Amino acid sequence: IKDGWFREISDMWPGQAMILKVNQVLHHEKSKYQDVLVFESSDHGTVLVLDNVIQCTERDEFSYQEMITHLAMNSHPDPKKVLVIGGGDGGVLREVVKHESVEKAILCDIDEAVIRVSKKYLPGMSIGYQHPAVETFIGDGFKFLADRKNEFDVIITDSSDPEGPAETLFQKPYFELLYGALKDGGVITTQAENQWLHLPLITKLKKDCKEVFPVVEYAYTTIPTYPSGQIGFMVCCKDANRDVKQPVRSWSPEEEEKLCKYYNKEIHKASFVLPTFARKALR
Ligand code: AAT
Repeated sequence: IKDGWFREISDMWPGQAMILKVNQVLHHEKSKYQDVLVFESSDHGTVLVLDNVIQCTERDEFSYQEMITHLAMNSHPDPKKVLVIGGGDGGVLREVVKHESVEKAILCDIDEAVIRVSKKYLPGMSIGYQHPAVETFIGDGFKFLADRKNEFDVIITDSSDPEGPAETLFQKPYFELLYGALKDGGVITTQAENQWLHLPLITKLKKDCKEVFPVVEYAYTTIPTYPSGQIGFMVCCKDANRDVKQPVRSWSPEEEEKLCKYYNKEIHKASFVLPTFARKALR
């Protein structure tokens, strides 16, 4: 923070940076894994920052949390047991429990500090923890998955960028663990970065996933406060005959408007339609 503005400078997006105006710093600590900053911004509500990278702002978080969740959940006919890796703010949990089929939702985040500060400063997201179906683990997602077999219908990896504690969550052995932890017909989504900035990384990610899952598709959402205003997801399914681009379940338009601010049935399908440069690279 300099002269009252937070600047998101990183070599993951060279030569550009998002700047947000700071009203006041609410919390700042070095946790066991990362630098944790929470500030109140002038126009984007409360902002959570890890290792100088924006994780969410109250103004636009719903775009990311709804899309990473419902793309997976609505690609499964009856998701009962759901796992969230990362997602310590609770926003993805909030979305998962909107599905009445859910009997158990487990979250595993590496950093208790993220969960603790989110419960204090981000009530709109951490409300997800209040649902009776939710169970929380503190630990590394990779290790958590190692002894889980045939257990989950949906696994959502809401992880930070690959520089830092989430590095292993972007590599092929992780996707093998995800595959093994899913039941037949299971679906995963993972945070899969930005097509303007990280096309080589996404290409590699898709190739790795393709060696593990029969169905692998890249989708994306718009979100002003993530680098270059978009972020993508890898959506994979264990069932070779499922087309994840078509939701297998959907809410009525009235329910959609009540439950979601960004996600709807049409945007589910549209989010897989890529511009030519990305489509070509990811073919
Ligand atoms: N919904 C907010 C968006 C995030 S949060 C990423 C979470 O991943 C953090 O809470 C972090 O503690 C957790 N995390 C990182 N590494 C691991 C790991 N190995 N195991 C479990 N949890 C982990 C993502 C924002 C994306 C930013 C895009 N630039």
